Amino acid sequence: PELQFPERLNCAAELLDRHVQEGRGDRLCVQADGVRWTYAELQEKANRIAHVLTRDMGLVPGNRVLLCGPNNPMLVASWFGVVKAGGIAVAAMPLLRAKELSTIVDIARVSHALCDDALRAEVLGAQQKSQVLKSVRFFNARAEDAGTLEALMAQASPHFDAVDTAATDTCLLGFTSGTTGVPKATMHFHRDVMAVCACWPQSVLRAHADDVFIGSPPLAFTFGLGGQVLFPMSIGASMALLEKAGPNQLVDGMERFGATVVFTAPTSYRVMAQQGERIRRTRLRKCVSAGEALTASTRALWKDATGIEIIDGIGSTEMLHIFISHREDEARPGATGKAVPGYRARVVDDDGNELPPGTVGKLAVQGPTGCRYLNDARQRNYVQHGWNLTGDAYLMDADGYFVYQARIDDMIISAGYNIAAPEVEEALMQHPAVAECAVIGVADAERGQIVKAFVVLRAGHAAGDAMARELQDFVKSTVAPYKYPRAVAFVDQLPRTPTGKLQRFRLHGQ
Ligand code: 3UK
Repeated sequence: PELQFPERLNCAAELLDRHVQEGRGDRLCVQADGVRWTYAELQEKANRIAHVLTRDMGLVPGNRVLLCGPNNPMLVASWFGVVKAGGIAVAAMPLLRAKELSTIVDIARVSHALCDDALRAEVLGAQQKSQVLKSVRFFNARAEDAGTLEALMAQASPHFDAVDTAATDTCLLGFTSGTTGVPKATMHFHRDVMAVCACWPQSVLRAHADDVFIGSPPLAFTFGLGGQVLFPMSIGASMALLEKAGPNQLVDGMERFGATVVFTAPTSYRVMAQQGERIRRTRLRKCVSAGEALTASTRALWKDATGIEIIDGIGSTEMLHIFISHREDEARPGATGKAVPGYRARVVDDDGNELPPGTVGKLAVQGPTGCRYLNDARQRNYVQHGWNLTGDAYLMDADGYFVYQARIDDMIISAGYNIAAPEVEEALMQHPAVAECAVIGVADAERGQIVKAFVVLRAGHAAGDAMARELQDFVKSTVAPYKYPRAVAFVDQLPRTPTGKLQRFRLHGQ
C-alpha cells in the first residue's frame, strides 16, 4: 500500500473535498430515510458547520468536539465540519447517559459539542457537570428554533478551506468500548485515517465507486466509522445510514438502499441468516464481520443462506481498524486470516519472544497505525518493545493463518489445562436448545478454576438439572471432555457492551 504522506494533510479534505475538486461532486455520497446527498452537498453542509464552529462557537484548531447521536447524515456532516476546521472529533455512543458522557468530556477535555437533539437532556446534563464544555449546539431538532445548528448553518458561508493541519495532528479520539474498567481515549492522526483507508480496503475488501455501504455499528465505534464513512468515501462510493440497525432493520435497509457491502458483527449475521432468500434477492455482494470472533459455524450458516463468504477481520479501537483479515476467496473457516498488507503480526510469550506455529500466546501487531492512549498509564501494557499487544490469545498455524482463541482474560486454566471460553461457547451453541451462552472460569479449590456456562435457552426448552446434564454430555461429545462446563447456570440474558460484545467479567460472582 502507498503509505507516504505529505507533512501537511487534512483527512477531511482528502476524503471529501478531493472528490468535488476532481469533478465527482455530483456523485451520490450519503443516503438515509428521506435524504440523498451528493459529495458536493455533504461538502457544503460540512463547510457551513466548520464556519459555525469557528465563528459562532469559538473553536480553534486542536479543540476537542463531542459528537453524539444515532447514525445519520447530520452526524457525518458534523464529523467533517469538525475535522475540516482542524478540530478533534470525539464521538460518543448514542445510548450514553449524562454521567457516562461527562466521563468522556472530562477525559478528553471536550470544549464544544454538536449533538443530535434526541440526546439533548443527557448532553445538557453532562455540560452542567463540566468546567470545560463551553459551547453546545443541537441538530435534527423537531421544533424550529433560532439556536439550532441548522439555523446557524443557514447564516454561514458554504465555502470553507480545510485548515492546513499536520499529518501528525490528532483528528479523532476513539473511546474503547469498555469490556473492563474505565474507558480509555485513543488518539489518531490525520495520517492514520488515510493509512487505514489505504491498507485493508484496498487489499482485502476491494470495493468500487458504485458500491453502497451499509452497516450496524455506531459511528462512535471506529469499526463503524471506517466501514460506513471513511472507506466508502476514500473510493468515491456511497453510504446508507440507519439510525436503528438491528438484524431486521439492516435487511430492510439493504433492500431499500440497494446496499452492496455490509459491515456488522457475527451475532447479527446469525440472525439475518434466517432471511437468506430475501437477502439473495438484494444487491448485497460483500459482507464484513468484526468485533468478535467469527466461528466456522456462523461462516457456514451465512454462506448456505446467502451464497456469500464473509470477510472476517480483527481490528481494535487502539489500532483504528482491521489489521488481520483475509479476502473472501482465500478465507479459512475458523481462522481470522493473515496480517493485512502494511501490518505485521506474530504470536509471542510473556517476554515478547516469538512463539513457533501452533502455540497459543499473545497477539502482537505493528503497522502504520498503533495505540496512543491519551493520558493513560495503561499505554505501557498495550505497547511493548514497539509491538501492540491487543489482549488476545491467538495461535498461528503452519500456513501463517492466525487463529483466535480468546481474550487473554478469558483463557481458563483448569487442572493444568488451557481452555478458551469461546471454544466451549461454540460447542454449546451447536445444541438446539441453546439461544446464547457465555463461559467463564470460576475459582475452584481442587482444580484452580472450573468452566462455568451461562446459558440462555430457546423458547420451548426448560431449564433444570436434566437440561444441564444434557448440555454437559453434549459438550463432552463434541470437544475434548476436560473442557465441559462443570457448572451450568440458566439466565434470561447476557451482559453486553453497547457495541454488542459479551462482558464475561460481569458474570463473575453471579
Ligand atoms: C476483539 C475480534 C476475534 C478482539 C474493532 C474492527 O472490535 C473492534 O474494536 P474494539 O476496541 O475491540 C477490539 C477487540 O475485539 N475482536 C475484534 N474483531 C475480532 N476477535 N475476531 C475478530 N474478527 O478481542 C480485539 O482485541 O471494540 C474491530 C475494526 C475496528 C474496531 N475498533
